[in-house]
Amino acid sequence: MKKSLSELKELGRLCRGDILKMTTVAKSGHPGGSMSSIDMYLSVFNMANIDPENPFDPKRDRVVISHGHTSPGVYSALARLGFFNVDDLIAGFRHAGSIFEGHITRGIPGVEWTTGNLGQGLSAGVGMALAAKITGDNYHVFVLHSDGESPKGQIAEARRTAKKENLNNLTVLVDYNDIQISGRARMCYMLISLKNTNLQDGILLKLTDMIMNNYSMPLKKLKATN
Ligand SMILES: Cc1ncc(C[n+]2csc(CCOP(=O)(O)OP(=O)(O)O)c2C)c(N)n1
Ligand SMILES: [Mg+2]
Repeated sequence: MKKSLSELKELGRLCRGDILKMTTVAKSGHPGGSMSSIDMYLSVFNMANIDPENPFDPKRDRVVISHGHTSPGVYSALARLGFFNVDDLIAGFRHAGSIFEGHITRGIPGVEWTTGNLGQGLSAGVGMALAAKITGDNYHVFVLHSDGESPKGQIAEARRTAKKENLNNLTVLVDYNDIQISGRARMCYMLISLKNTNLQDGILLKLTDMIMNNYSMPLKKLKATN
């Protein structure tokens, strides 16, 4: 059952609490990036064609989170949308014997790709989108990645492949929160200019405050754009 806008806002509040709780109990983890990306996670998991009751359906949309250190955010969004129990998550996060490892791990319902090593998620998503073209499946692929990983060459290679293969079944969202591990993302020694690097590859980036500004643009519309 898809959530309404007001329900998503309330879930965002609950998830922020979950993120604080699980990183406090574990005494480790990345609460900042998780809180930054949580609205994006809730929005995309909610709109994507994935059934929490049947999360491995071959026809499901694929959601690849590339900045896997935001696992508290990814896990709490999935838990609050019904993929698994939130108390198991809060108690188990980063504990031995739990499936909820510090970086998101494939095999957990809703998690498509094991990431945490920044810069790899777009390549995985491009592969999935290309596979769908080849097999004739019509699932959609969403890749969500961060600004800190954006200067990586692997992302540029994946972006150019997506353009070359005309992957109109792929949507990419970047959490441009202007922060990375050692300071401002824009001050990073490999200067990030998301707009320019995309333009150079022939991709017109839609800079929008959609997610951060209370989900003001319908995500269905976003899904239709490339
Ligand atoms: C390849 C690689 N290098 C370094 C790291 C260590 N690392 C973990 S989180 C992080 C911050 C990166 O910034 P960003 O991805 O924008 O995340 P945010 O701080 O916004 O959550 C880094 C560098 C990593 N996970 N992978
Ligand atoms: Mg960042």
